[in-house]
Amino acid sequence: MSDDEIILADLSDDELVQQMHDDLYDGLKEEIEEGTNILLSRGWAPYDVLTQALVEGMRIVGIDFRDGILFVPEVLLSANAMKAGMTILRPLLAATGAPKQGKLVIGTVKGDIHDIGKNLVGMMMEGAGFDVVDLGINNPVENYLEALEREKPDILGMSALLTTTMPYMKVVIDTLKEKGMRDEYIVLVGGAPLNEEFGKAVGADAYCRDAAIAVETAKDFIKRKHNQLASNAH
Ligand code: B1M
Repeated sequence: MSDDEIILADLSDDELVQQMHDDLYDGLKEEIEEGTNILLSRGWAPYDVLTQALVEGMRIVGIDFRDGILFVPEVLLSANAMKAGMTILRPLLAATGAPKQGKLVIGTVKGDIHDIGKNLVGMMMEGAGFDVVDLGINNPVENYLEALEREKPDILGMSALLTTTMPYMKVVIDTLKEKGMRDEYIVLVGGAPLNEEFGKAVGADAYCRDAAIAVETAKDFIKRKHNQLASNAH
């Protein structure tokens, strides 16, 4: 049977997820939208669709990109297909009715245009009750500073996907230190090439391996902040 003849709705859940990995690989936006909707209509939790069908599919794309089998134009199509699926999931993830937690300003650092991971973190944080201000991609330190002044968030989040751009997180944190602003914010960092050691080295409060961990870490720091404020008041 050729790909053209595959009817997504006729596939079992496992087959459909597998097919979505293939469709993401091939950058088929409409098929990804359809697959996402089918899984949701079968009662799948939005988070499971996100992680098992989309994020896992993008992980496979990443391997072949690394190995020189896929190139930028193809990966861009995959990214667009992934974003189309995320657009469907976003309101569902955000509509959990979670109590308000605080505010997050998040952006990808200067020189870096990867935004899928950052967007995913933003979506999950919204779902967990955070107000999220997304600064987009390629942010110089000035953008972060302006947003911090304007939005007065509890948390600053930074994303970097390249080994060449991740050191820029230190530039931002050092600037906050120079201006005496560092202690006003919880600074969380993430992105595939980072690790815990790097997070500590640049002076972040924590490195977050994925979006779920970012949510847990953010909630944890907010709780600590409130406890500290309460104990200072006594
Ligand atoms: Co690029 N790219 N890319 N790319 N790209 C990587 C990152 C790479 C690892 C691929 C590879 O070689 N295996 C490699 C980096 C190598 C390195 O530096 N060590 C790479 C390269 C080299 C490049 C270019 C230089 C290629 C070129 O032009 N020759 C170029 C650079 C452009 C630039 O930024 N200046 C480039 C371009 C692109 C595309 C434009 C084609 C596209 C981006 C489209 C877009 O984002 N809109 C793209 C993509 C899609 C990838 C891969 C395949 C997938 C990234 C992704 O979206 N992952 C990636 C391979 C990989 O990562 N293995 C790759 C899915 C996403 C859900 O995961 O982003 O890791 P991730 O986010 C996770 C966590 O990391 C964490 O939570 C997220 C959700 O769980 N997290 C945070 C992320 N940010 C966080 C922030 C937080 C907390 C947690 O704040 C609190």
